[in-house]
Amino acid sequence: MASWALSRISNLHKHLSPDIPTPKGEGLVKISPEVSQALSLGKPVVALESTIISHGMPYPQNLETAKEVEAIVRHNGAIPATIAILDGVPCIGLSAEELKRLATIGRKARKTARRDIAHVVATGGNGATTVSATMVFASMVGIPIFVTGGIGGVHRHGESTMDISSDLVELGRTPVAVVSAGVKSILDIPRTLEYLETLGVCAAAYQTNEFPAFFTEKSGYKAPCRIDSPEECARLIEAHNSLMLGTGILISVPIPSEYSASGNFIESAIQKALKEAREQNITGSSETPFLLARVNELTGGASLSANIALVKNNARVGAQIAVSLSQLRQ
Ligand code: PSU
Ligand code: MN
Repeated sequence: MASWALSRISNLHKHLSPDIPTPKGEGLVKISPEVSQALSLGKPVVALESTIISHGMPYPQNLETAKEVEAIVRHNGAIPATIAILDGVPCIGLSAEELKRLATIGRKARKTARRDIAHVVATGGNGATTVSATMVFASMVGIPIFVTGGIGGVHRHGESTMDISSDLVELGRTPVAVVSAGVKSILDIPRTLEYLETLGVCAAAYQTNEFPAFFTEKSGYKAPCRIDSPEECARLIEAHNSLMLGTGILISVPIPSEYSASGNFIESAIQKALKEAREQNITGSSETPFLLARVNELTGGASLSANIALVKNNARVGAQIAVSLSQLRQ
């Protein structure tokens, strides 16, 4: 991105709100006026990722869900900040038109993890940010909480392929709290938990003792710690950040139980999709989108409904935590 564009963004902000202090990162990224103002005033803001929109769900459910998730965040008292790179400009907070554009571009947008950010910006591309890249930008502008569906993890056979999502490494280096429904069983859950421990990530389960497994409430593995309310969560984030531990926090919220019922049915589809991925030699960053789409086909859409339900639930919990955190900081 040209430097004139960067300074133009910065000047625009100052022009729009001359009395409000400039938030961190302004000038490097485009922060929507609403998000910029909320950050400057210490109001609760929730970051949202965009790979779930471009690669995680088909059109038009992706757009509908993205809009509903933003509405849930607002309804619970926080400002949503969906993050994506559009025409080479990292955007923090998308307008309705920008959200629609991203949803219709779909898989033609670049799935952008931390490693891809510079290339997408330098080439003026459109990048949908994964958990790792969204954490980078949330941290850059001072958003402490980020809501997603599921994070990446250690892939099955990861011990030989070394396919370990950069989401985990980001959680080990960037102090943002990520609210998710745990880790999908398309991944190796026990190794993912081991790796999070190695990286020093605080992994807390919400209102349960067990680490949730995305489509199911239980994974069979105990969570390292438990929190039971948004206030408790806010205190955890505040303690973690004021001690400058430097790592991220993973808050895992189980899928609402009415959707968890189809978990076993979805699990058998996962096994089939995994086998197909091996046979077709689908690896690397294409593996997660392939598995998500295939499991959706094999379950006749049941996995998509469950996915949408859990993302909305996470948005509700994440916004409540953001509100508690901003009250704690006043
Ligand atoms: N899990 C989902 N839906 C998603 C993803 C994960 O249920 O859309 C996306 C997220 O953006 C996550 C990324 O950060 O996939 C991880 O990809 P990989 O496994 O290639 O690191
Ligand atoms: Mn990978």
